[in-house]
Order: sequence, then C-alpha cells, then structure tokens
Amino acid sequence: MRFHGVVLTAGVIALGACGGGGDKNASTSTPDTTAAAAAAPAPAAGGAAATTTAATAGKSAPITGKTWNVQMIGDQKGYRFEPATLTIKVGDGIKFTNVTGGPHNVAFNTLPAEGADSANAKQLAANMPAQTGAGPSAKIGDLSSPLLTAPNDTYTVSFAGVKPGKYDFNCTPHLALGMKGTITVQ
Ligand SMILES: [Cu+2]
Repeated sequence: MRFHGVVLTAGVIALGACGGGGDKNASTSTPDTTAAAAAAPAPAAGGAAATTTAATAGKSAPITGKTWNVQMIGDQKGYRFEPATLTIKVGDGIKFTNVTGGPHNVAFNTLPAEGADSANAKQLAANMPAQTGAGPSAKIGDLSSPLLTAPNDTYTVSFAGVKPGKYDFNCTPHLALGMKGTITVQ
C-alpha cells in the first residue's frame, strides 16, 4: 500500500491549507453548475496568457451547459478516471476531483482538428485555467492542468467553443499505469 504515504502527505498539506475552519467549499459529487461557472477562467485579466500572439487565441469560453463530474482515483484496483469515457456537448464542462492516490492531472494529447497550433487546441488551452479549486497553480503545459495534490482538490475544464470529436486525455504521473480516458464532444 505504498500510496498510503502519498495520501497522508497530501492530507497534511490540505490541513495546512485549510487552516481557519469551516471548509464549506468541500466539493460534493452533485452537479454544481454555478461553482463550475465561477471556476471557469476569466479572460486573461491577470496577464498570465499575455505572451499569446494571436489576439483570438487566449480567450476562454465559459461553460454554458452541464458540468460533469470525473473522479481521479488511485487505490488497490489501480489508477484511473471514473468515468474514463463520457459523452458531452459543446458548451458543457467537466469537473475533475482528486479523490485518492494523487497527485493527478488531466492532459489532452489527441484533439479533433489536429495540431498543437490549431485554433481548436488554442481554444481548449484557453479553457484550461492555471487554477484548481485550491487556488492558482502552474499548468504543466498548454493542454495540461496543474497537478492536483490535495485530496478533494478540483479542476474544471470548459468545452465551450471547441470542435466536436474525440478528446483523449490522461494523467501525466500515471500514464504508464493506464490512467487515461476519452471525452466525446458532440
Ligand atoms: Cu494520476
């Protein structure tokens, strides 16, 4: 049970971060469109994406539809997203929650309308904030979330403004262990 050590460490970090009481923000599995919408990235007011060259490339598109929940799990049965495959609509969002076995992230590797420089890839990158539910954090790459280290930390991706098709994703730390999935956007 090696991952117990990881969980304990993450738990200590979470306790330190929560500090002053009443974690009313604790996420549940119920759909929470408002929270997801609030978590969606604001247009780069802070200038984090200021180096983007194309004027249209850095603008995030907020969730307009349903927010789906995906759990990030590492336990005796292995490392996985649950569900690992889901079908959503353009405008929906997905809220990933670090349940056990973290740190986890979500990184996209295969996109419809191929090419890392495609407008679709830029839109998805813009829809992936450098912030988890726990606060600002560094993205691992344009199409990768920050690491979710603390238990119950969340990360929400908007699929507004992207092209329909299949989006393969994985967890970078656990890719070799098969932690991956596919989102079909209709
Ligand atoms: Cu993982």
